Amino acid sequence: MSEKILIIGACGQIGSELTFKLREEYGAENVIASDISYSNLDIVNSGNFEIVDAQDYSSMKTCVEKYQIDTVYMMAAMLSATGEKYPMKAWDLNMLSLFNVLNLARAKFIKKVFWPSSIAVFGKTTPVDFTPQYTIMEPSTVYGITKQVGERWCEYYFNKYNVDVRSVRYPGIISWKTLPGGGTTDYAVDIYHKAITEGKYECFLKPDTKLPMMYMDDAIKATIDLMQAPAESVKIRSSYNLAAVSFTPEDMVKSIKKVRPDFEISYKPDYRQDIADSWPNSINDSYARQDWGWKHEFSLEAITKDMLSELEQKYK
Ligand code: AKB
Repeated sequence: MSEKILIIGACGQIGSELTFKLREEYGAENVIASDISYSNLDIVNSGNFEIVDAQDYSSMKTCVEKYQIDTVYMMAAMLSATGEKYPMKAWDLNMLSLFNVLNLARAKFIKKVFWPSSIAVFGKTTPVDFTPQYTIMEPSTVYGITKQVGERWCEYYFNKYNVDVRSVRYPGIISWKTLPGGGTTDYAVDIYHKAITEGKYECFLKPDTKLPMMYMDDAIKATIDLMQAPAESVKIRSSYNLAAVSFTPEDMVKSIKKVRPDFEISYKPDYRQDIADSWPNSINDSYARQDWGWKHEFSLEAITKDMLSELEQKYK
């Protein structure tokens, strides 16, 4: 019998693409999408969909039992920028949702868990270039605090209760199908949309703000590769550093102008600049490469080419 998978937060930016890809690999009937509302009709109408409140243990358990789920991808979260506006809501959502899924695994209702961490676990005292796996971590955002604490709990549940939990520290993720919401790296998605719809973009970060980024195809590949790796290869049970490319808004503009020479940019940094300034420029992900063979494919030029051509079709 095939593995039964539940994605919580399936209407979101990463959850939605994960749902499509997992359905291709495991069969649509074996992959259940869930979210707190019907906010993404492409997902709601594409197969089994359930309303699940990630903060409510019994809501999650009911769904897990109904479909006899083996594996949960817990993708619901409040991201960095929104988290600064609603600190307690971010804490409650990000922590309760993690505990619920870890406790389901501890009680043996499910066998395996994926939970995303983020480069937001790092802070101003972390070395910024080629940030190592093991280093100073003093996150300054509520989101970053929840991710760092969450990582500690993942490792704890693995060590104490043998819970097979796996995680990566996502950089900023760039994609065209579903918009991200409430992140600091969202500019790197918005810029492509505005390049197509308006020919210009006002950026909320300074031109030289360098951040680690990744194309969605690479992020999905990393996630599924990690989940399919033999348990003994997954040596880090907090969360793996994961990297692809690093660039600034200025680098993006240069790359977009190669395809759309008339594209114009202006800069108006806001509160998100402070968040971006607390994050690394680039990440050393050698453990992921060694332990389970991680390798990225998309360069900035390849991302720009793909994003612009997909969005041109979308807005036609
Ligand atoms: C955010 O900007 O908050 C997220 C992240 C880097 O985790 N995209």
